[in-house]
Amino acid sequence: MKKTHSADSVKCQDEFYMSYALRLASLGRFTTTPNPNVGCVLVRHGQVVGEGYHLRLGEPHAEIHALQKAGRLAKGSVAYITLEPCCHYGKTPPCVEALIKAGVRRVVVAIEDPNPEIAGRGLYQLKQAGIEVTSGILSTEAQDLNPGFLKRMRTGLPYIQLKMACSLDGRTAMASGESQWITSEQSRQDVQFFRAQSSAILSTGVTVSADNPALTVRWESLPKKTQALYPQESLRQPVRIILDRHHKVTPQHQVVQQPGTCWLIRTKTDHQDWPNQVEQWIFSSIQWPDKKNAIDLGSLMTALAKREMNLIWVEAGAELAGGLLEAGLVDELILYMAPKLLGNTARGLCQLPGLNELAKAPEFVLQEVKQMGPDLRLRLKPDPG
Ligand code: AOF
Ligand code: ZN
Repeated sequence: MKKTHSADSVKCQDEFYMSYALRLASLGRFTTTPNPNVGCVLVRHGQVVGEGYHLRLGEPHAEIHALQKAGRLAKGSVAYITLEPCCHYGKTPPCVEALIKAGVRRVVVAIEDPNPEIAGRGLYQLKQAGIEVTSGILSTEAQDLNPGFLKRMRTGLPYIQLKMACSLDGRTAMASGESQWITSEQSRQDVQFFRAQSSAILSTGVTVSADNPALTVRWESLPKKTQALYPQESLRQPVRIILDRHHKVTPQHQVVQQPGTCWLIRTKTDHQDWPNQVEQWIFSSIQWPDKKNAIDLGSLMTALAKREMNLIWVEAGAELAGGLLEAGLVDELILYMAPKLLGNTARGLCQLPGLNELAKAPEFVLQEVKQMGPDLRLRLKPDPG
C-alpha cells in the first residue's frame, strides 16, 4: 500500500516539473526550426537549481543552459527534459555526456527523439552510466509541441496545417473573387501566431496575383499575450513557398519584396532579374487530363522535408486545398468560420473534382472548437477511417 502511494507521488512530481519544462520549451516555438522545442529543469532536494530551453539552431541545447545555471548544484539532481537528450555531435556536443559529467542522478523525459542519430541511444547511454531513467511523462503534450519535427523525423514529410476561412455557409469568397476580411481581427491575429511557428508558408501564384499578400509574420499583429512572451527581435520570417507553374509571380509582388526567403516552385525556370532571396525550384510536372502541368505535391513535400521544413502552414485557394486533401497530405485543417452568409453564388472551400459519392467524402475528427472574437476556429484532423 505504502509503495503505491509513494509511486503515485513520484509520478505527480514528475508531471509537475515536466509541465514546467514544457512551458520553457514552448518559449522557443518561433525560433528553433528545423530543431525541436525542448525544455529542461534540474531539481535537487525539491528545489529548481537550473532551467533552460533551446532557442535557435546552432545555439546550446536546453540541457546545457540548465546545467550552466545549476553549476555545482547539478550533482545529484533530477533532470526533467521534454525530449530524449542527444548523444551525437551535431552543431553542438552531446547533452548525454554533459549530463553524465555533471553527476545528474536521474533523468526523466517526455518522449524519445526519433532523430535516427539518437532514437533511444541517448537513454541507453544514460542507463549504461548508472543513471536512473524514466520515459513517457506528459508524452502527449510533448508530441503536441513538436508536430513538425516529429513527423519529419518519423516519415520524411513535413507536418501540414491547412488554413481556411469561410462563412457560415462554407463560402470563401464572392463570385467576383472579393474575399479579404471575411474573418475578424482576432482570427487574423491568431493566423499570425500559426504563421510565426511554421517553418514555411505555402501559397500559390494564383493567390499571389489575386491578392498580393505579404505572407510575413508581423510582431505588432500578434496577440498581446504573445507579444509579452516573445520579444520582437526573436521573430523569424518563415520561408514563403509559392506554387507557380503558370509564372504569375513577378519581382514586384510582396512575397518577393518582403524580407526573408522566397522559393518559387515551377516546372520551368525563367531569366528575370530576381532578388537574392528568391530561389526557383524546378519540378517535373505530371500531365493529367484535368490538371495539365500540375506539380506532384507528394514529391514536393518530400523535397521540402529534405530541406528541413518541419511544419508547413498553407494559405491558398480551393484548388491547392483540394489537391493536398486528395493526396492525403494534410495533417490538420484549421478552419475559421465567420458568422456571415455569402450565398450560393459565392465560391466554395475546396475543389474535389473526382468526388461524386457521399461515401467517398473526406471526413475529419474535430479536435477543438474555440471562439475567436465573433468567429469560430475549428481544428480538425483527417479521419483515418
Ligand atoms: C537535445 N536538447 O535542446 C535539442 C535537441 O545540430 P544540433 O547539435 O543542434 O543537434 C540537433 C538535433 O538534436 C536535433 O535534430 C534533435 O534530434 C536534437 N535536439 N536535443 O538534447 C535540445 N534541441
Ligand atoms: Zn542535446
